[in-house]
Amino acid sequence: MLRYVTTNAGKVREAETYLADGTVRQLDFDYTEIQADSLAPIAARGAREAYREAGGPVLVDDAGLFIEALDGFPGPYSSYIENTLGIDRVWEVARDLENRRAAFRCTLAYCDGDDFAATPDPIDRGDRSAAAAAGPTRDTDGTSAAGSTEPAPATDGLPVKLFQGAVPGRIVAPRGDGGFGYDPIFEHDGETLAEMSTAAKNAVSHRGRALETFAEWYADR
Ligand code: ITT
Repeated sequence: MLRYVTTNAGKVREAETYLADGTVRQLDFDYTEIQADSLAPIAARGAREAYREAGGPVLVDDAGLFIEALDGFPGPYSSYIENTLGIDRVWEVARDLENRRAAFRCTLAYCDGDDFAATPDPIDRGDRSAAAAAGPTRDTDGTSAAGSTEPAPATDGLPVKLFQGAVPGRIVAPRGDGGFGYDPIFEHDGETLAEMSTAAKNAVSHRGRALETFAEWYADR
């Protein structure tokens, strides 16, 4: 049984299309989202923490909206910005930009406690750069191990396999009732993601691309 780790039911709805019935279940677990300027170290660290929680195979899904003229903001801070400012305020900020191009990105991080054979997709091994991005190591009870002589948790350094997807688009005034999150203000090919059915969004979306690659790889595992 694979656990799809997210507090967001909208993500699970989209993922179910790619993962055969009965092979995946949502794990509503709020893993620690570290501060980093890209999604991969956040997802990789989350996958190790979720694996420790679940004790079996987990897939963590970290996504974000990257607005070109704002140097990628809100990017990894998308969740915080949606919860504090809200998407209408994001639209108000973007409305005045000459260039409203943006991308949605998704990183899936898979961990089942095993190593992986070499493949084109990146594998995060919790090496020094990933560790630096991740900040101080945390013990299983959540306390910081920085400066302590305690051994690191057994899951630190576990290989995590990453799958990434992106969709280009632009920020527009909110339209549509479907999807979730920033979907109403993100337009791709003339339609916002909130104006698309789940199947149509999956066919073009960041999550759809990442899930497709993952599902293909996972079927052989
Ligand atoms: P989990 O971390 O529990 O999975 P979350 O909704 O916080 O749930 P993310 O951190 O990955 O997930 O999402 C960052 C933000 O981007 C958050 O505000 C989401 O609503 C939004 N988001 C993620 N995927 C999206 C999508 O496909 N379309 C629109 N908004 C999306």
